[in-house]
Amino acid sequence: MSEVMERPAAARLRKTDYDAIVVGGGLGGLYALYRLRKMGLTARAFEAGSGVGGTWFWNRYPGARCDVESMEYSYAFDDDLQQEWHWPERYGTQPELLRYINHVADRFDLRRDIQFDTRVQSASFDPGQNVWTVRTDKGDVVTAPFCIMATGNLSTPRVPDFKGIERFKGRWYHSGLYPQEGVDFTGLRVGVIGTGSSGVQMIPLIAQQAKHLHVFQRTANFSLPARNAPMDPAIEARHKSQYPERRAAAFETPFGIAGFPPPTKKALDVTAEEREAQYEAKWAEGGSISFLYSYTDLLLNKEANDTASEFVRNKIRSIVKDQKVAELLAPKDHPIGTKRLCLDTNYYEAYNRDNVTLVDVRSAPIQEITENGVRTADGEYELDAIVFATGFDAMTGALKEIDIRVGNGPSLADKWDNGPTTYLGLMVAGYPNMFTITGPGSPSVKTQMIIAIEQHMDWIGDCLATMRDRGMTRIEPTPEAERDWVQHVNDVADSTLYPLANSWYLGSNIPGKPRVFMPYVGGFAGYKKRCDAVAANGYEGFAMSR
Ligand code: N01
Repeated sequence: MSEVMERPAAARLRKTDYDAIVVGGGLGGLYALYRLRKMGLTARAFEAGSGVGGTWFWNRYPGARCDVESMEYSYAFDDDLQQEWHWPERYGTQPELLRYINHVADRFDLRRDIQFDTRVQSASFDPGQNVWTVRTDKGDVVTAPFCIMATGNLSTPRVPDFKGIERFKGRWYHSGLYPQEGVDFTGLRVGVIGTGSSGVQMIPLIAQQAKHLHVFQRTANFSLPARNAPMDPAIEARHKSQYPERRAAAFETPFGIAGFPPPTKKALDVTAEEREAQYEAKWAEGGSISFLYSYTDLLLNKEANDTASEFVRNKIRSIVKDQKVAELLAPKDHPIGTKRLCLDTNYYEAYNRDNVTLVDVRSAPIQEITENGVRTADGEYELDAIVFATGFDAMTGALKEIDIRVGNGPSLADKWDNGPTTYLGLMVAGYPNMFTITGPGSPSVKTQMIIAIEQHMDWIGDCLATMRDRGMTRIEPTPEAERDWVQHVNDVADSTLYPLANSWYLGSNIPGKPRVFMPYVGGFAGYKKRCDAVAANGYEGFAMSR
């Protein structure tokens, strides 16, 4: 890959405003800007928020924290950066992550290429000129030969359309659109709706502040203790001394995270006592990947998975004193790990507090929001504040909100009516010169996201350099390559237990969203090899032209 690259002929000849337009100023958008600039390309990024950070800009709810360890969940592209940055805790908090992302933006002077408080509304491609025109809600109209969608996987918050929400006299919030100044719940009767990763993190902290907390749970989720702790200086020093090797090793792992010895045994090939001891050790160590790494087949064989699921259910029963509440909290409708496995600090313990009540809205669903609170089929719960931890229109929501078209053709949202289709999660057939960073069909949310972002943007950068070298101005996947990749993504998912859960991986949290498995769960290592092989074979499956 050439580090410095002249502006491509396409841009010079047509005098587009930029060589590339980047949508999003989160971790993906920032690295895209850095990489493009390194290549000598000009770019403009548009970001809806007033600052950088994406997920970590918006999700400011109490307890928001990454569930991948800080030393791993960070950029690898600059060794001085990773050596100099000090992470104070094992898992980064939202404020700490945002401080880091701002530091990166300043350190590499990326802010000057980002327009904040600006939402991209449309992107249209002129197939005659091979130019994208992007329009924003602030009236900008900008052109470039390439468009890079760094729109994030969990960036379209979703509040269920409960009847009566506009009548509620208290304040309500969504975890993914949380007020920058925070919220003081002292003395308030609070309701949290939703018990996914966001709910599980915020519930113990809101419980400490609120006068009373009602948790409205529709589906119980598995959660493991994070065992967060201040950063151990010895661990930090060792990790830093091995950083380049560890980053390289991460590329050879299924989740893009190094440091966990891969399992060698199947769960049912060992005795019940050995399994119990193994799960106990993992429970004590904390962390989700480590736990799922107990045996080779936990995500492949239901019987094997049952042993791990039951271990965690028993832990819940041992922590939560009221056994009726414990049974409600113990998930029984999906195998452990097939929905995002939550990490918590004192989540189950919170239900032992006198001021916390679990409301089962599976048996008595929420009917409406009233002036005074939430009404379920069982009665009304009076509340001063409601926090919706109800999730996101994941993986496709942000892209479908932009009117993306080629000529007079159908919008991307229309094309994806029956579920997203991509080749390698990088490009969409029929939408030339538009790249998606960690798009549907790539490992994305099933990896350490930052390594996935860097791998994608490096691949895109190399692709642009190759196009320049060959004098090419247009690239898109062939329909056959896209069809085969989508089939492969589904075949791999179907060979695992993942489809047994109603998860946002399948779009099942959004009423009416097609049930299609979106992330690629074949493992990051194999996926990266496939991307590299595609490039080495002359961008196999892509059509390039002038
Ligand atoms: O959202 P979710 P999230 N009535 O979709 C419930 C990442 N993340 O924001 O399962 C009642 O997981 C819904 O119930 P059900 C991570 O990848 C990471 O928590 O649909 N309840 C569910 O309980 C994560 O997976 C971190 O039955 C309703 C909850 O709301 C992803 O973001 C932290 C409802 C939504 O759970 C999303 O997590 C936070 C209704 N009408 C997030 N509609 C870390 O790194 C929805 N629910 C640690």
